[in-house]
Amino acid sequence: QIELTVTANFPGHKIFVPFNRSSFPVDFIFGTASSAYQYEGAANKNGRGPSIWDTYTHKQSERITDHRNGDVAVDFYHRYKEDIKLMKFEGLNGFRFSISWSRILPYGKQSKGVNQEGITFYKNLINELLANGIQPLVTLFHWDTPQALEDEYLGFLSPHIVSDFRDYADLCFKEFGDKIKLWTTINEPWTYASIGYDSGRFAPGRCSAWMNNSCVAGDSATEPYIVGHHMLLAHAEAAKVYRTKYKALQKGEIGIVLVSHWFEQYSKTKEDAKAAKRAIDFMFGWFIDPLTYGDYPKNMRRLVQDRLPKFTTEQAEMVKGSYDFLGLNYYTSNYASNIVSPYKVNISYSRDSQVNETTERNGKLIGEPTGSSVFFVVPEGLHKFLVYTKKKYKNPIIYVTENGMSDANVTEVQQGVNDFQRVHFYRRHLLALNAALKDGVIVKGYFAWSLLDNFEWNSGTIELYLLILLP
Ligand code: PSG
Repeated sequence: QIELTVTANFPGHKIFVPFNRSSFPVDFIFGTASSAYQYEGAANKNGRGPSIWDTYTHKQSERITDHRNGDVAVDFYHRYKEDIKLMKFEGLNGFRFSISWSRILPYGKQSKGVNQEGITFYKNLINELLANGIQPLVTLFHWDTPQALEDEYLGFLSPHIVSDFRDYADLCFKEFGDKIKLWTTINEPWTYASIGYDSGRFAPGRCSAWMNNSCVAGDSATEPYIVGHHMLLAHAEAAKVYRTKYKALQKGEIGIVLVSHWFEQYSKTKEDAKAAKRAIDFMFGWFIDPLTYGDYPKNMRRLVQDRLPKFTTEQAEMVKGSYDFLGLNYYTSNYASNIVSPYKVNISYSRDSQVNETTERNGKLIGEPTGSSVFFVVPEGLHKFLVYTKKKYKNPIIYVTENGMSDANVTEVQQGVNDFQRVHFYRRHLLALNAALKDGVIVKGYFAWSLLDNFEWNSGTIELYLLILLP
């Protein structure tokens, strides 16, 4: 139940209204989200080729907190049927998963061979979901670049990735598209470009030596922007193929998944207000501006200058408007304060915005801490992020494609079934989403991260995002 203060007829009078599924539109999807490398396992089985995450976790295992990898993960490849039973038992009617590019194209391209067993796996998975009344939302790429393409031309650092991604997407539409209504191309280009190439903590683990001396190569001042640029072009080419060859027949929609924190200005100064705007532009605007308006935010053009790639007129036209809906991932909020003078040496993506991002003010945290050191519980940030997207980016159709929290304290089943903090987390975020609906934001679904605890990238298996059944 939620408490409402009635102001119209009975000022100050409090009533209670139920808050449950019926508080959302009838066709609203409640699901969970996953990704191939974090869930599937069977990493070197049944014809799958290696991706950059296999290489990173095996060749540089010291860069993963508990030195683990996704070889087995949660063995979704073999256990998806029992997992789908769990989804049904929990009353979920959506599931977001990603396709492992190198499971269906072991060397990244059709000319080097298609792995039929991989195709069959995804067909079986889709059929099982549909047979259980669960709507699939498919991600084509959740960071697992085929190693063959990394070896051939350094993956997303090269413009060659654009046509290879387009061809891979084409194959997926052809094989699976008759049963898929919701496609997304790329998961969180921000994370792939910035954590993969600026701080270097995610595969392929590249960065400037001064950022992190575990990086063997890279340039944090230029590579994140080049990679982000190619991700936008790859997305746009894939969306174009879908719209020209498949959409009319298959009647689905295509989008992209973006992540952002919400940023609050640290102080009431004009400088900090501008810093908060810049922080959002550098995290969210970096991608949503080209996708909606055809170019990077002005803030980025001004501060990054000639290190920020340019779109040709045709590219800008192709990128602009290349989504039918937006997937948004939200985990946390930060404070933003202004950094007065630009860095002259040791330039990097994270320093270009001239923003100091923090999570504490006057000795008080921005929200309750979680099992992840960078994520704090700030439900109102989701509400603000959704309203901001509606207003600034032409009121798009939105799915919240990830939201959740890890809890380092819940490690036993008995604690798990009483995990008050997580129940409270979901309740408050769903209330925030509901408030956004009332503000006219078009949100059509919510996907919790995650159904099962899984391989959490460079944190290995120590972050627990288990979703516990809500009554
Ligand atoms: C998202 C955002 C940040 C780091 C990692 C992610 N950030 O802002 O620093 S990863 C994102 C992802 C999924 C993860 C999940 C939980 O798409 O694969 O497991 O969040 O971290």
